[in-house]
Order: sequence, then structure tokens, then C-alpha cells
Amino acid sequence: MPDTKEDVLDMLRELAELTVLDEGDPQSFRVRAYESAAHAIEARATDLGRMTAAELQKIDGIGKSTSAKIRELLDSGRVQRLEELRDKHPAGVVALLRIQGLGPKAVTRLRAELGVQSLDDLRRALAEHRLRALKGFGAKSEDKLAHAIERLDEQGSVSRTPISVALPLAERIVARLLEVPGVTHASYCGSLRRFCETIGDVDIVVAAAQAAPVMEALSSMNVVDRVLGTGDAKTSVVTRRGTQIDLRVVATHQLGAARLYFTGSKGHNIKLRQRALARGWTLNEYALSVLDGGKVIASETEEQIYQALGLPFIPPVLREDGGEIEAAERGELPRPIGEVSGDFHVHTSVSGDGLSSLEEVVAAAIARGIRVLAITDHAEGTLSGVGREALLEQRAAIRSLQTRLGDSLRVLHGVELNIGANGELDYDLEFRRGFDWCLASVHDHFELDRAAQTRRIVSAMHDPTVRMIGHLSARMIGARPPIDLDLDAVLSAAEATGTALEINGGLPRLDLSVEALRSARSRNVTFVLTSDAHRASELGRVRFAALNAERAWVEPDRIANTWEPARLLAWTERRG
Ligand code: DGT
Ligand code: CA
Ligand code: CA
Ligand code: ZN
Repeated sequence: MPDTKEDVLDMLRELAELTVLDEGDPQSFRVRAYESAAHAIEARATDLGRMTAAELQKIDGIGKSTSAKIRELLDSGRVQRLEELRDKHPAGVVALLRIQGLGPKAVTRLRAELGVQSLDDLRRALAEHRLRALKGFGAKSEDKLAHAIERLDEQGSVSRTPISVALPLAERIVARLLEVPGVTHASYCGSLRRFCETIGDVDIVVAAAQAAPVMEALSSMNVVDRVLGTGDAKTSVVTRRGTQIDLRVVATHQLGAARLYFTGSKGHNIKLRQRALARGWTLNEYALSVLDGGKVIASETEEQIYQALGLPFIPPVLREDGGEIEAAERGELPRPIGEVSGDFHVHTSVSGDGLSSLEEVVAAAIARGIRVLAITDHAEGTLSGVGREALLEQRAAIRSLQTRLGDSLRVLHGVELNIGANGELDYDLEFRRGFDWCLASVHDHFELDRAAQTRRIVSAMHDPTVRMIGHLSARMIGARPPIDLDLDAVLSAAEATGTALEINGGLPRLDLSVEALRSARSRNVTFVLTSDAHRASELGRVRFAALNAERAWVEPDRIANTWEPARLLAWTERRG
């Protein structure tokens, strides 16, 4: 079973979440035990299935009771403690934890005292002003919660799934379905393939001779809660978290037409169909064919269908009916981002929230062919940040590592500064000048008004050491709204000071957003793709940053880390 490890991780994460609710404390001993076990397992490639409880317990970070639960899951497919917690805390109640400003204690009280068991219950209680009658709540907390829910709605995260959840889920499903005998292809399509930041449902297309075993494999996966409906060659299921998966099984010769159709967007498909009609053809999920008589013109691959329609292949990230078909016709599609030679926002275990050592990160960077790597742990103004001494020690370690590395990889000693409420930065100017690369970003005071947020960012940009603003909006997709900013003013300041803007590839962030990038791309601003990796395996997230940039039609030359290493290094050395 390929998803043993993921199943174990799912179990541990769900146990942690439910235990937070059960004990009313995100920092309780048990919660931390589950979280540390999850971290320990994430870091390992070992086949857990063959390990005994005693062997599991020998892994650093896994205790006795947790190892027993892992064994229980692997042996029986279920864990009694988890079942008990699920019975006690229904999914609707757990979902309330996603609302900003609502902790586990408050959720438990709302349930006990007002019978609130779901988001809809909470909406009703708020509308009827029933919260203000509770001790510790008031009219003000009602307003705050109503506002928080409104913002969740605006971000579409109540009914939609953030990409950070949907993508790993889809990859697991695809991996599982590829194992089913007779399956020749499996991939996700829909908004996820177009790399939208939230996903309504996950669309999976599979090519196989027989549909039934594929549908059965999906509905029997551990993450699946229930089947919504099933046809001859399609089925829809819902995961425990509430994400819908639509599966279609097609014949191999129809695969291109099916992937094209189910990738969408709807607007893109409609334009393609119009092109087909203009030629006397029809395009549907099975084939591009002649209207009269039905002779198939193309169906096996997307490339063949585009070609038959007189178009080059259009990458899925562009298929939003945003002028891509017209551009393709003129041969003016935006160039792909291509090779990325550097990463400029990477954490190591020096940061409180970093999980890999400097050596591990550097080895992973080399394996990925990165030529310039800025190590940027958190400065002391952030919760997981560190003081001067730890950073000076790190600098010495980097310098000595560099002598061994030679020219293949240049490692810069950088730092991620915290931008204070008034734009103040960590340490002092002299100390900041000692770094090869400083980025500065917002990690707190999310509630300041537009003028104050804009002022703090612009002020940080004017600091002579700050070369880049990290995750400008500080949003977490589906969890925390962007800070309120005058984007125009920020872009003007970026132009005036030469400060680069980060395109953060962490799936929970994807910041700048596509929307902000579209506004920014006409300005004279340099962008930098980053992974914001907190562990070595996350260096690959630079790819996600590139997809986001492509979605926004950003010209590759505007992105510093697509440049030749020599040009890139010269640019980082330019000081204000
Ligand atoms: P989502 O799930 O809301 O994030 O967005 P999509 O784009 O994944 O939409 P979904 O799942 O409803 O449908 C998947 C694709 O199937 C969609 O992108 C295009 C295609 N499709 C669905 N319904 C229609 C339709 O009525 N007409 C056309 N031309 N295509 C459709
Ligand atoms: Ca979809
Ligand atoms: Ca769908
Ligand atoms: Zn960071």
C-alpha cells in the first residue's frame, strides 16, 4: 500500500486536532506527542508497515501510546481512540476551529451552552445575538466572529478546499489508482490542474479498460468518508474533511479529450468548441469529431486536439479564458518560466519552526540543481526567530561549507527580518549589513488598517539592507485573509527603492497572489520565486511559485532567479 505513511500521518493529525478540542489546549502533552510523532514520520522514508510497535517507539519523537496506535491502524485499519474522539466531536464542530479567533475552549462552550454544532448553527446564533448572553462573550465578540465568517466566505473557503489540502490529496489518490491493474493513466484535472488557489472539487481522470475496479479502489481509500453517487464509469465521493472527488474512467484513446474537457475552465472549453464548430466539427469529452457523420479527428492527446484546431498546446495554468486562445493564435503565449537557478527564502533548524539542518538543506539544493541559495532563518522579532549569536555561528558554518562546495553552489547567508507594526526591523543597521541577503516580512499585527499596513511595508522597503519583501499580504489561503494594503503605493515604493517582491511557493500562502501579480506585472518591479522551505523536502515548492507566476502571465525576465547565476549574484550584491 503506497499510502501507509500518509494514512498514519492523517491519523496523527486528526488525533491532534480532535485532542485539542477534547482537552481545550493546543499545547497539551498529548497534542504535542501526536504532532512530534507526525514530524518524526514525515521525515522518514521507512516502510512503517513492517515495523513492530517496539521498533516504532525507538524512532525519536514517537512515544509508547502513539506507537501502539500506529500499529493498531496498520493492523486493523482503524484506531479505537480516534473513533471515540470522532463520535464525541462531530466534523461540523471541528470545522469551527478554522474560524479565526475561535479557540477550542470557546468552541466547546458554544456547543455546550448554545448547542452550536456547525457553521450554520453558529451563523444562526450570531444572527439572533445569542452569544452576548454568555459569560466572556459580548456584542464585540459577536461582531468579530461574524466578520471572521464573512471573510472565510469571501475567500470561498467554507465550501472550497485550499490548494494546500487538495493537491497532496489528489496526488495520493492518483498514486493509489495507478496501482489498480489495468489502469494506464491517472491524473487530476479541473481547477487543481489549472493551479487555482481554492478548489471546488477534485476532478480525476483515469484511463482503464474496466471502470469498476478503479471506482472501488477510490471508495475504499481511508480518506474517503462516503460515496455520493456512482454511474457506469464515474463516481463522486467525499473525504472526511468534506472535499468532493469526481472520478471519470475513460478508454485510453479518449484520454486527451477527457483531460481537456475536465481541465476546463468552462470558458476555455466554450471557446475551443466554437473554434471546432466554425470548422464543421464538434468537441466534447470523448473526441474532436466531424459534425456530419462523427468521424474522429483527434482524441488521444490534448496536443493533437489543439493542433487540429490550429493552436499550440496551451498550458493548463493559462486556460482561464483570459485571452490565452487569442494569444496562442497569434503565437504570443507568455513564455514558460523555465529553469530556476536560485532560492532566496529557505529555513533551517536554526529557526524554531525549521526541521532540516543546514547540511540537509544544502544537499537537497545541490540535488535540485540550484546554483544560488540564500539561507534565511527567522530574526529575533518573530516567535521562531533567533538572536545574533546563533546567526553568527550559522554564518561561520556557511562560510566553511562554501570552501568545500566550490563553484557549483553559492550559499548566501541571509535572514528573514520581521517587519514590526511601525516598520521597525530586527537588530540594528550595522548587524543587518553583515548579511548577504535580507528579506523582510509581516508575521503579526494583521488587523492594522490600510494606511498603517502600507506605511510599515513601505518603511521596511526604504531600509538599505532589505532586498525583498516576503509574502506581502501575509495571507494563509482559507485560514487568514490578506492584510489590507494600498498595493499601488507598495508597488511605487518597490520601483523607487528597487526592492524585489517575493512570489512565495508555499501552498498555504502563494503570496503574491495571482491577482496581485497581475496588477504588479506592468510595473517596473523585480520578482523572486521562493520555496520558503521549512524542511529540505520543501525546496521543490519553487515550482509552485513558478506556476503562480505563469498563471499571472509574468514575463520570465522579470523574475530574478531565472537569470544566469552570474547576473543573479551581481544583483544580490547591489546594496542600497
Ligand atoms: P471548481 O471545481 O469549482 O474549483 O472548478 P472546476 O473548473 O474544476 O469545475 P468543475 O469541477 O465544475 O468542472 C471541471 C471541468 O469540467 C471544468 O473546468 C470544465 C468542465 N465542465 C464542467 N461543466 C461544464 C459545462 O457545463 N460546459 C463545459 N464546456 N465544460 C464543463
Ligand atoms: Ca473541480
Ligand atoms: Ca467536478
Ligand atoms: Zn520564512
